[in-house]
Amino acid sequence: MTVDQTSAAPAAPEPDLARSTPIGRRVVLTLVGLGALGIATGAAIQDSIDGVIGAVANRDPTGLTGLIPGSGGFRYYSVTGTVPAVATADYRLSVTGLTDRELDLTYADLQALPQVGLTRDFQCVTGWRVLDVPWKGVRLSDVLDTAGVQAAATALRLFSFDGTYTESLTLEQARREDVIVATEMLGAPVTPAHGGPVRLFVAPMYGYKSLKWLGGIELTSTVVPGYWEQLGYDVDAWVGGSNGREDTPTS
Ligand SMILES: Nc1nc2c(c(=O)[nH]1)N[C@H]1C(S)=C(S)[C@@H](COP(=O)(O)O)O[C@H]1N2
Ligand SMILES: [Mo]
Repeated sequence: MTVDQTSAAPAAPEPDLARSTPIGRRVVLTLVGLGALGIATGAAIQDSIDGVIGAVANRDPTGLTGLIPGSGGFRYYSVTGTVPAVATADYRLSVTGLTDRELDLTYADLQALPQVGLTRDFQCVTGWRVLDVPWKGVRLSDVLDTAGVQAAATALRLFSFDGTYTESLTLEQARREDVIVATEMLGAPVTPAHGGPVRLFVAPMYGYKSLKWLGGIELTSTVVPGYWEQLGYDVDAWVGGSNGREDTPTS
């Protein structure tokens, strides 16, 4: 595997901070070293530097790749082999199901809703935690009110435009002030690798609730467990209060 910035110049839909950040020689050597250890990277996501680092960070038992500029301590997770790239101009968020209206929101529609910011720790159920991450976006609750939630609705299904990942929330959880449809993360637009242009951030719950590449919300009458929940993780994923873990709560 070779990693250099020249070969990692993709057609990006929006400014990609990782690419404008010089990657130091030591980091490049670390990546090459990991490659030499036989760590596989999916070819399809090697067309962005985020993707290259992400594919390695995903499988880096040392945690060293967390020190790479631009990653902010985050790993990059995807259950699919590719990082979907959607330009903000082409972005759509559908809201369907038990609503008064079906919505097909654009990025500009989201920007027209009240903008909120919050800073919270981010905790993955596998153990890593990033302290004091700044987020911006709109409250999920405001998106729901724009559609109008019918009385029969008690839960949400959330769909990623990666085509595979799903999540769930109860309506009560979704209406919390610390649950947002995020357009900014770490002080910049959410990068493609982190789920841009729009991802969910569910502050009080483990990272798997913070669905990346948010494409659809469906209001339902019952909770339908999401991707990891069908594989055994808790549906109510409170940090420090689920999955048999004793982490300090994040919210
Ligand atoms: N679409 C999608 N969203 C996802 C995931 C994923 O694999 N696919 N992984 C989840 C998990 S387990 C975590 S910890 C966070 C990681 O966010 P990051 O990749 O920005 O670090 O994304 C969550 N959202
Ligand atoms: Mo996670």
